[in-house]
Amino acid sequence: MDYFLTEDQIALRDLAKQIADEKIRPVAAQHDRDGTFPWDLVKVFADAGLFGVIIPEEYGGTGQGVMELTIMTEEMAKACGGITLCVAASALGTFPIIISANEDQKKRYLPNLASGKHLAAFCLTEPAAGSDAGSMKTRAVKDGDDYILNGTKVFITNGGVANVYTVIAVTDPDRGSRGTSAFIVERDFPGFRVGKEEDKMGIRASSTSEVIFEDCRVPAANRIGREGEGFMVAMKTLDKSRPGVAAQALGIAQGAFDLAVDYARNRYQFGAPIASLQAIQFMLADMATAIESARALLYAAARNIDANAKNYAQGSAMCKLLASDVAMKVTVDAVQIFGGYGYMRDYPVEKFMRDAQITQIYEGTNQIQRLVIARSLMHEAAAKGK
Ligand code: COS
Repeated sequence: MDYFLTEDQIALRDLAKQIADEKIRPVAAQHDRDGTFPWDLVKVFADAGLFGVIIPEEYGGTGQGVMELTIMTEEMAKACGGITLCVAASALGTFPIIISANEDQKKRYLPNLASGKHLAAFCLTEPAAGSDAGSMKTRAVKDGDDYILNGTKVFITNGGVANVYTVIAVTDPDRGSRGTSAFIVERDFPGFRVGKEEDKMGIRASSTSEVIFEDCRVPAANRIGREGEGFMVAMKTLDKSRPGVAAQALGIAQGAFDLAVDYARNRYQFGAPIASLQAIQFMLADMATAIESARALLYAAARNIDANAKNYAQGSAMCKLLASDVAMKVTVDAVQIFGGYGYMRDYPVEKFMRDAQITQIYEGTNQIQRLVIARSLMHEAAAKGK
């Protein structure tokens, strides 16, 4: 389908495709096997200006938006969802600064994030506060012109490799989620350290780690927004970043689908390519239809965000929900079309299946997306007085 992209968007898509074909695909299996972070590719992405896509021009970015983040993430995830993630995760860590930081904070942090000199990470999840993000325990206590942070955040994407961490912590334990605040923490602040690096089923080229705050001194000048606004900053961030997960999921689905089509046309059984069998044709037709539905919803959601349309959070949750469920189904079916070969690591298709599942989990499980969508529907109904 034609989504009538602008000339700039087509140019960005072509650039991302070229990087995917020439730089990502050749090393994807190796990074997956070794679980190594793709530092060489960070340089390639930085040189191509990909880290600056969501950052306004006055802070060194290209001043584009979520739609452009979506287009390039989808294209690169066709080659490897794990390698691609360093860009999308840095965008996630950067959104709190774009959304709620003051001018001084934007000037101090955004230029290095736009150029890719620094990577960002978003720190919300804790060992006992996953879906129930509001029950976090990491404490920030005011001490003169500083805050002292204590606590542990887990499953932090880019956790082991970032320089700038946007962190949500409790400033007033009596006020629940209204007692939380957001902070910018630099990697070399005393009392900050990276903890355990996780060994994952998929997206193995991505760094996922604990980050630990032990009497970590953070200047009050690094608090984003007012005290008490931390949870709201986090929710607004996720509203903008979830299409990035959907784009990753869509790229994974399309990447696996393309391999399945190719295989079905070249695999002969019963004297003909298996693509000539209706059993396989129906599977491919369903996979293609699901992928196109996910893409249509994702692009619409991304465009709604960039246009600041009313209640874009609902579409953001919907596109993440749909695209990640599609990615899981399509990648399982792609392995099935490959049959026994698909299950073997010698073939690239099983990796897509392993990479797909995290998209149903992070930035809010799909059960949480349903909750966000349902609450939004009820608010709309209440507003109409029904
Ligand atoms: N934008 C702005 N404000 C929002 C908001 C949004 N999208 N969503 C919620 N808020 C505000 C609410 O308006 C409420 O404010 P008041 O206290 O002033 O009324 C406050 O935040 C608390 O909201 P709510 O009562 O809905 O919070 P819950 O504890 O019920 O949690 C969910 C809401 C489940 C949606 C939230 O905890 C969540 O998103 N969990 C998943 C977290 C996640 O995605 N984790 C992944 C890790 S980050 S990669």
